[in-house]
Amino acid sequence: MAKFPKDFLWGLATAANQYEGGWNEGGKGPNTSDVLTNGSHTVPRRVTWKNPETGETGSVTMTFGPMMKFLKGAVPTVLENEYYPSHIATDFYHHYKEDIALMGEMGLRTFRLSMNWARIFPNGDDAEPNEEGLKFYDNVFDECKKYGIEPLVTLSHYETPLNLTIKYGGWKDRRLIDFFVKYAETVMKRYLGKVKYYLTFNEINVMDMMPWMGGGIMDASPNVLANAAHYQFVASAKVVKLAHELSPELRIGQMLAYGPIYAYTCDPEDQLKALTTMHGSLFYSDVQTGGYYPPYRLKQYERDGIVLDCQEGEMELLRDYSADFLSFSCYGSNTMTTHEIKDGGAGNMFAGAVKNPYLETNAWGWATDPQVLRIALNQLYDRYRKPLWIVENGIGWNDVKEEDGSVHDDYRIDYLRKNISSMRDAVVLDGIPLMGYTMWGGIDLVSAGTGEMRKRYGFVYVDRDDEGKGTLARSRKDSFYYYKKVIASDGEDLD
Ligand code: BGP
Repeated sequence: MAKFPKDFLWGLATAANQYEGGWNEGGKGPNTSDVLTNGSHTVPRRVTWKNPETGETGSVTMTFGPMMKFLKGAVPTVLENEYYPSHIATDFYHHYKEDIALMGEMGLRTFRLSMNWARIFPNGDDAEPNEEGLKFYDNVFDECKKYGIEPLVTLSHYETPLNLTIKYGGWKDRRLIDFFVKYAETVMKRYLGKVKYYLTFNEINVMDMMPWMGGGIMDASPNVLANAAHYQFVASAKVVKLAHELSPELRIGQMLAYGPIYAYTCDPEDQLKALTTMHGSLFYSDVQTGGYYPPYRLKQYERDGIVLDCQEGEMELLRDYSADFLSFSCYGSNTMTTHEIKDGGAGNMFAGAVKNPYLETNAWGWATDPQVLRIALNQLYDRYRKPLWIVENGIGWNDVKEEDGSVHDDYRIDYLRKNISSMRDAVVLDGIPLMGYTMWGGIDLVSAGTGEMRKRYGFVYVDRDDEGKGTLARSRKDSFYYYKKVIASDGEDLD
């Protein structure tokens, strides 16, 4: 039976705002995720605010529409009577040694984590970085080294220093390019020899749907979003340029949220809808990985009267310093139709997605698709011919911990088996150059979409609930032993 290459980077993936905690420790400043409450499958997360003039307080849901109505004079603020899951999250800040030891025990070769920008530059526009924050990640990387684990670092995963949002309006302001590049330069220099792989912005295309999470933007409009994306593209290209100047070892990847879109019927209208929906995501990789603005998007900007703040030399910069590799998250496929379908709703991203009758879904409507990774990998490689890396894949489940601490998550093992098998077909049968696979949330953490703890993804259970109660103790789920066995056999033994 076929195997993955020996140097294949098996790992797990996390994000500071969902995992790290220590939100006001070690000199860290507040960021945009620190003012986000929790929610649920049906209740959206909210951004809390205070009007410093009137003392009035309130909150607004974080999704695109309501955010546009953000009240004048309202400043996003942490309020006393609210619960914020990012503040402690699952406390990697104090458990990093224990967690990395568990990763070592599983035999992981890589660990995707994000650096908390506001831990390094507490206000985002500070003249000097925060030494204590830098030291924290030094300790983390030293610990990884003990177990031969290669870090994969996301520079910005759904958080922006809050001050940059309050003072500049987040990524709607071009000045964020320089702040971000300075931050990237600081860490790339500091961790030279310790970190080789960086991703610039997590799921860069999600800013379109979640401007608060992706860009720290309160008052989004189509024009603002087009330019915010442009600024992030330019910032990413500058980071690639800098990395190549700093060391031939450094590799900078793009990170895209990607799920193939299936047409629900063979009606050409459905096919067209699937194609145009795919363009909504692929636009971001066409620019950042492909190195060019695709005509379908430029034409759309023309029709919509969007004016791109593109300065001289920037198109050339994007062309010459596109990403070294394309990483992406892929949880499943989405199915679209122009027809009226009674049983709608699947996934958390695409409006208009309907349930695929061939696939099973979890409690949050996310489907398990046994062919999705092979399809996604082929689609992306056909388009860009660059190395790929699956940096998120997994299934959220309200796991039950038994009295002896065990968790029997056979549904997760089943998901892993199907997904790894599909990924293996892409590598072994289709010859796709895949660098690695980091399963999402290998140690339980807070959900980005809902802020819940109950939507768990880990191989390791963390004792914490949706009210912030629990000991934070770690225990191994059945999937922990399964993944360990898969890695030990280089992906051959999936039984
Ligand atoms: C991706 C994000 C992650 C993560 C994951 C699962 O979109 O990059 O941060 O959370 O989705 O989503 P959720 O947490 O909403 O279940």
